Amino acid sequence: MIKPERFIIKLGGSVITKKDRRYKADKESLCQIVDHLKVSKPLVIVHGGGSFGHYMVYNILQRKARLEHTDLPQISYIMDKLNQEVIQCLLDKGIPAVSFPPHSLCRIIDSAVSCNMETMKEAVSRRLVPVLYGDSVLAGNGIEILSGDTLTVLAAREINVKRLYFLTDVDGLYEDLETKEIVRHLVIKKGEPLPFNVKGSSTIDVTGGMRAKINSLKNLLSGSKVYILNGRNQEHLYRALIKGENPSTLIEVYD
Ligand code: IP8
Repeated sequence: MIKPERFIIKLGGSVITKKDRRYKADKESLCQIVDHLKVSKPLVIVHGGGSFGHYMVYNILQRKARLEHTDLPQISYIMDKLNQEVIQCLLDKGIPAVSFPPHSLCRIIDSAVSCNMETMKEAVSRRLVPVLYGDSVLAGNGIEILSGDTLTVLAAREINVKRLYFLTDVDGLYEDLETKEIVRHLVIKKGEPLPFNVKGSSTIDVTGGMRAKINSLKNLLSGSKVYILNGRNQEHLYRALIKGENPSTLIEVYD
């Protein structure tokens, strides 16, 4: 195994839930990933909404034009359910995971996300493993959806981490959706546009999918390395998390 390096991992909702079954976790996929995390030891884990949060928000938005603060209890409840499944699997495998519900840590003021991560940092320093997740948070008079991707980037800055893994259900970042050609290495410079037209998501995704993910990476510390890989591919998980290789897409971020 490579020398353990400090890293954060985002478990995409499409990898840990059953896409076409509302409010159903994919425990098999989740626990296979956790087997690798037991060895590679992330500092912080973040997970997405998948068929829990995204379906819930989509359903609410079928009935009305926008989310209201009265929707927060229902959205945070369903995300808490998924979070419990994640935490349970981590605890079962001996990882000292502890939930940090983002609706109680973060809010959005004039489009700027503000989170109090002091307790989370303290937990990391005591070798506990905080688990955050995409959630609804108070924003102005209403609420907004704060994606797990944004939280991953914020947490990486807070704990000074420059190595990040994003697990999705595709083999990395597609250069061309038709040929399914994968971008192996990409350098992003802050303040410059992305070098090609990254496509959004084709499934229900209320937080913008791949394009939003790549754009949010511009907020990382300069010199950060971001690995995007298929969390359902055991060989890729092994190569990335245990051997320290790049099986799919590596994005480097510089000022
Ligand atoms: O899957 C979205 O988090 P994401 C969370 O990380 C909700 O974008 C509540 C839809």
